[in-house]
Amino acid sequence: MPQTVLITGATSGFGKAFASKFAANGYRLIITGRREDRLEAIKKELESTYGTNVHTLHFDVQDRAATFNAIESLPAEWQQIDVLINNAGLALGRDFFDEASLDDWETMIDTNLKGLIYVSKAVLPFMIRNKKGHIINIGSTAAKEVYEKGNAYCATKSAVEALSKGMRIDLLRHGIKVTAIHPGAAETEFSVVRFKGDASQASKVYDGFQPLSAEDVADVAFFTTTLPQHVCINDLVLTCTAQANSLYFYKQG
Ligand code: NDP
Ligand code: 8X3
Repeated sequence: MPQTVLITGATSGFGKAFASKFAANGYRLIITGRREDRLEAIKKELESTYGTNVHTLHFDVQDRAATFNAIESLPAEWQQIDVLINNAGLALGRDFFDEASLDDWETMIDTNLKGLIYVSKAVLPFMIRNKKGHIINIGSTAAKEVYEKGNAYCATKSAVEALSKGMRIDLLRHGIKVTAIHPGAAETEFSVVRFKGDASQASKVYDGFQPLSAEDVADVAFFTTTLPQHVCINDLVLTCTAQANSLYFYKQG
């Protein structure tokens, strides 16, 4: 039986690249997100390209009941989940603490932190039953250093880092691996979402250097799943060569 990966936020960016990478390597996929049309298009494309089976679940990870209903309703043949990638997430706005929108902050907290908790809690019974599993949480360099106007987004990613440590400790007894991956700047839909559709402000983020691509991040994430059962990468920071950390970039022009 091929292995199965469940990927949240698979309609775009890293999640979509994770889906292609795991499909290319023989995995069955459960892909999730809110945009059902995109999920169905990706399913069709990956099934025809790689001959793999893809199951789609569309729900908002902020909605606790919808998240549990979707995952608990998986057909029995989809309940053996080997790898869970908690990737769904976003930044909204880049504003001084005193000027930022509380609504933006609540959406980030509800998605990046509470959504990750809901999905993990819903998937864990399947992994515990199988006595193994691998959870990959997508953090950020924003978890490692806080930058100006990063406030609540950085806080949610620091929380993902802390939660990953806690999950790792508490899930040892079930043989479940927990890996936190912290990418630096990568050109996806991330900045367009952050700047609420302003594509020109979004593209300025990547002026003067070559950022990571979603495929770069997918290659590294996939690698962490190729190690023997007794080996776990716990915490991994990945940036483009022009970025040292959240704060330092070498930009040309
Ligand atoms: P994208 O905007 O391209 O993708 C985000 C994905 O998350 C989409 O598939 C979106 O799906 C999903 N998503 C967002 N909100 C929800 C929600 N409430 N419920 C369900 N799914 C949701 O961004 P990236 O691929 O860049 O981001 C993926 C992760 O990587 C995020 O956690 C982000 O914080 C993190 N990250 C990004 C970096 C970057 O520079 N790009 C660097 C470091 C970390 P849909 O809209 O269909 O629901
Ligand atoms: C996304 C990267 O630098 O915008 O987590 O925080 S950054």
